[in-house]
Amino acid sequence: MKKIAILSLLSLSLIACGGEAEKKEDSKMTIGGNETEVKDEKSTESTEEENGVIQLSLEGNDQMKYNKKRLRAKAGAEVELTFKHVGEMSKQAMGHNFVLLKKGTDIMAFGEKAAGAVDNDYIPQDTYEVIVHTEMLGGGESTVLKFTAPTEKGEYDFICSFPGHVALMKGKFIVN
Ligand SMILES: [Cu+2]
Repeated sequence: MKKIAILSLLSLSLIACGGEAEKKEDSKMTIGGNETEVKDEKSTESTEEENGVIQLSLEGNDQMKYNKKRLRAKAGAEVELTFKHVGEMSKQAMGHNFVLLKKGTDIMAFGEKAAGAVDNDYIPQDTYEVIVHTEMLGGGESTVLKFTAPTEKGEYDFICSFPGHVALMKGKFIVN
C-alpha cells in the first residue's frame, strides 16, 4: 500500500513539473510577443525633442497612405510637425493634409462634411472639431505645422480630409 502511495505521489509531482515547464514556455512566448509589439510601435513613430519642442514627422504618398499610424506628444508640449507628400500626383487628384480632431469626433461623419468644403481646402468652416490642421499638399510638397499639444491626455484622431481619404488615411495622436 505504501509503495503505491509513493508511486502515485511521484507521478503527481511529475505531472506538476510538466505543467510548470509548459507554463514557463508560455510566458516566454508572451514576453517575446510583447517585445515585437514594442518594436513595431517604435517604428511607426518618432519622438525627438529639440530645445523643448517635440519634433514629429509624417508622410503621405500616392497610394493614399500615411507612413505612420501613431504620433506621440506630451500633454501641453510645443510640437513641430513636418508633413510631407512624398508622391508625385497633384493636389487636385491626390491632395493630403493632416487634421487633428477633438476627442470623440466621428471621423467618418467629419470626412463627409469636409468633402463638401471644396473652397476651403476641405476643412469645414463652421467646425469646432478641428484642433489644428495643415494646408492641403500635392506631390513633392511639404509643410511644417507648429502647435501646442492638447493638455488633456488620451488618444486623438488625425486624418486626411481630402474626399474619400479618411477611410485609409487616419491615425492616433497620443497625448501622455
Ligand atoms: Cu489624403
